Parts: sequence; structure tokens; C-alpha cells
Amino acid sequence: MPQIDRIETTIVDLPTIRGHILSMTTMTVQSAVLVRIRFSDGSEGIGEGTTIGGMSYGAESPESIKSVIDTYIAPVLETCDGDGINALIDAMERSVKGNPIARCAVETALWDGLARRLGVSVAQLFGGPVRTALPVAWTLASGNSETDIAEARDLLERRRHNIFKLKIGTRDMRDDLAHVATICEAVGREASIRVDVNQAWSLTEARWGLRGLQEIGVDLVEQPIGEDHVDQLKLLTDGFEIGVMADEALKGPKSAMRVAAGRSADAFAVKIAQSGGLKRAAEVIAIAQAAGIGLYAGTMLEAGVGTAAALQLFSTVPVLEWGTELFGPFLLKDEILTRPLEYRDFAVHLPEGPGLGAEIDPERIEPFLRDKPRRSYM
Ligand code: MUC
Ligand code: MG
Repeated sequence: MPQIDRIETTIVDLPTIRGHILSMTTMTVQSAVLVRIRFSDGSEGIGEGTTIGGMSYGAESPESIKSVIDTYIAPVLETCDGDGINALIDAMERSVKGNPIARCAVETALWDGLARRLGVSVAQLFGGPVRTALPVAWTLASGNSETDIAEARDLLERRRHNIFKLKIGTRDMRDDLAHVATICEAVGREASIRVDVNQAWSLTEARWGLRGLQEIGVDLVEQPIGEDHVDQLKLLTDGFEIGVMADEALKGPKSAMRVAAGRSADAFAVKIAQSGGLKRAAEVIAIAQAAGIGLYAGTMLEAGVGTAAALQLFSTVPVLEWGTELFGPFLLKDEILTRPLEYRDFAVHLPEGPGLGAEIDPERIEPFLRDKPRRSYM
């Protein structure tokens, strides 16, 4: 029985390749909390807890993720049986309310450790992969139509992405719609175009917005209104032909059940972090499948470790109607994995090897470690 000896955390501040403009913030840096669990038999597991834009996207920050793990999760889990992941999830949920990203980061490291000890992939622990290549979207969010079109054309040419998500909601509705129309006109025949409003619209705005987006030929609109207004999301889902996706409204199985019960969305953007870990994300997936709701693998724009974890889980899902957006590492200027994830032919590929199939390169993260002295984590 390998005991959990130590849970270590560190924050890395990773610059993005360009400003990433969402309705609530513009990102120029992504701060990831890296977790390493050391077990008594010498094995290790790694995880990542990452949010978006400090505290502007959700209720956790990089600093809170780290401090919740250090102060409230580590003391509860240390000395426990590292193989008993269900018991450890239960212990985390009983001792820490909310804070799904912190719990997900630790749970990821537990799955990685167990899978490595067994010499299998994390996907194998979830029943095994049904696919090794997953369609992958890219987000066009420079804020400028011409820059976005150039970016899209380049990515199409390199066969990296043929699904594009546009971030809207910061500008006047007419300007946003004109921006979307310009991009659809330029690349809409070769690519699927979707938009993410990140909750920025009222119901009235959303009605106009969805009508306009539908006429332009956009395939899908993500979280057009506030996450609490599930009843209003349903009005939009029922009122328009364009697909409506829930993202921020989904915070684990209970909220997923509420959205599914009324079929208030056509599709779920399932994020392992927002769901509170891989296990709860698998439950959200099961709820969508049972309710006839389409699936999409969402991201909190994680670096390589969190992205690999999501890939392991989503490779086990037979039907991913809307594909994935597991492109996080590409938004970052610098790679942190020893062996980067592979992207080709419009797909991201399941990494080989035990556990997550991902290793953190100590030299690559060194310049970005927030805390000095730097030697304690690796
Ligand atoms: C979100 O709300 O979907 C995912 C991709 C992206 O560009 O932003 C994130 C967050
Ligand atoms: Mg979203």
C-alpha cells in the first residue's frame, strides 16, 4: 500500500503568445499551479491546477489553488493509501468545499501516480481509449479581424486546426457581429466557426445576438448569458436553430443534472477542472450522454499537464460531437513538458506512456517559477 508521503505545489507564470481577449479579461500570462505527489514506494504523480485571468473567470486564483492544496488538502491526504482514489476524492470533498480546480489538480496527480505504478495510461483506468486522435479547435481572440483571419489561414494551411472559436461580448453587439461575419466570410467554408460570449449578454441581447449569429452561419454559441440563468439558457436553446453550449454553468454533476433535466443546452463544454476532477467530469459526461446532449472537451487553457489529463479522459468517450479545444500549450510561448503533446491533421494525439504520458521538464519551467528559492518542487 503506497502511502502519500508529500504533496508539493509550485506556481509557474507562463507568458502567452499574444493577448488573449475574453469578455471578462485580456490574458498575457497564464499561471499554472503544478502539483507533484510523492508516494512511499518512490513513485510520483503530477497534476496541474489552472484558471483564467486571475479571479476574473471564476472564484479560484492561482494563489488560492496553491494555498488550498498546501493548507487544507495536503494535511488530510498525507499518510493515506495512495491507491484509494475514491476514498481520497471523498476526503477532499468533505474537507474542502468548492475549489474544484485545486481538487482536480491533486486528483490528477493521484491518477497519474496510480497509473504509473500499474504501468498503464490514465485512460486505461477509465476503461481504455476509444480513439487516439481528437479533433481540436483553436480560439481566435486577438481582438482584430484581420489578425484573426491571418491566424486562421495559417493554421488551416498547416492542418493544425479547422475549428475556430471566436471570443465575443466585449464590444457593441453590431461590432461583434460584423467581426464574426468577416471571419466567417474569409474562412467559414473550410472551417467550423463557433463563438464564446463568456456570459456577457443579457437575455434580450442574446436573442438579437443568436439571431445574427445564426444568419451569419455560425455553428455554435457558448455560454451567451450568465451561468445562473439556466432557465434563460433554455429559452435560447429552444428558440433558435444555432447550437447552444453550456460552459460556466457546468460545475460538476449536480449543476450538469440541472441543465440536463430541462435540456437547457444542446451541448456541454466539459472541463476536468471546472467539474472538480476527472472522476466528476466523467459523471458530467455520463449525464450528457443520458440526456442526449452533445459533448465538447473544454479547457481552462491549461499547460501540458492539465491538457494531457483531459486528453486521457476524453480519449475514452466514444462520441464527441463538437470535438475538443485542448490547445492550451499552443497559447503559451514556452513548452513545459519534456515531450510536447502532438498536434497534426487537425487533431491532438493521445500521448503514449504510463500515467498522463506527460513529464515536466525542470529546466524548461525554471525561468517561470514564481517562488524562489526554486529547488524545492523539482
Ligand atoms: C472558455 O470559456 O471556454 C477556453 C478556450 C478559450 O479560448 O478560453 C477558454 C475558456
Ligand atoms: Mg467557454
